[in-house]
Amino acid sequence: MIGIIMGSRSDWPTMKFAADILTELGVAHEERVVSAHRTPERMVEYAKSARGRGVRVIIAGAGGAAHLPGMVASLTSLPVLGVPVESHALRGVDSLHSIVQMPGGVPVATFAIGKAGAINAGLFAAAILGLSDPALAARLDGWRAAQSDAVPLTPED
Ligand code: RP5
Repeated sequence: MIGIIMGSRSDWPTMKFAADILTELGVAHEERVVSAHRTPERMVEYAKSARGRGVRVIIAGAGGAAHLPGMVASLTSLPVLGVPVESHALRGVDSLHSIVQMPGGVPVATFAIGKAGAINAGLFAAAILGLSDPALAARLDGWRAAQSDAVPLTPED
């Protein structure tokens, strides 16, 4: 199972893209609002219990002072994929910098700001699970082939 967590319900329109791609690929996932700042104890509980509950990869999205992915990565050795959510004031550059500049020893795989980052985090999580699940790897290959087929050769209608 993939755990999709986010710092606020306001992050859901972005993080839904990760959930949707996992649904499309037939990968089980759960979604939770887990804030590093507003619900720190929920964050600790989520991170510490995740592996034992069957979570294999955590996708963590947050905006602004986006400490959630890094804090979760400090509490579990599961792979943590960080999605910088686009903030109003600084358009997500603050989120990106908050997530990407982890100190050596506590890794977070950081993705693009916003929708593209959420989609790619979902695809990357599926690729990780695909390492030990050939059927999922085949579905992922099929998804990528369909994406290629959908790109028109010419720009006109
Ligand atoms: C962060 O603060 C959340 O991840 C969200 O992106 C941002 C704003 O949260 P709200 O004020 O919209 O709840 O913790």
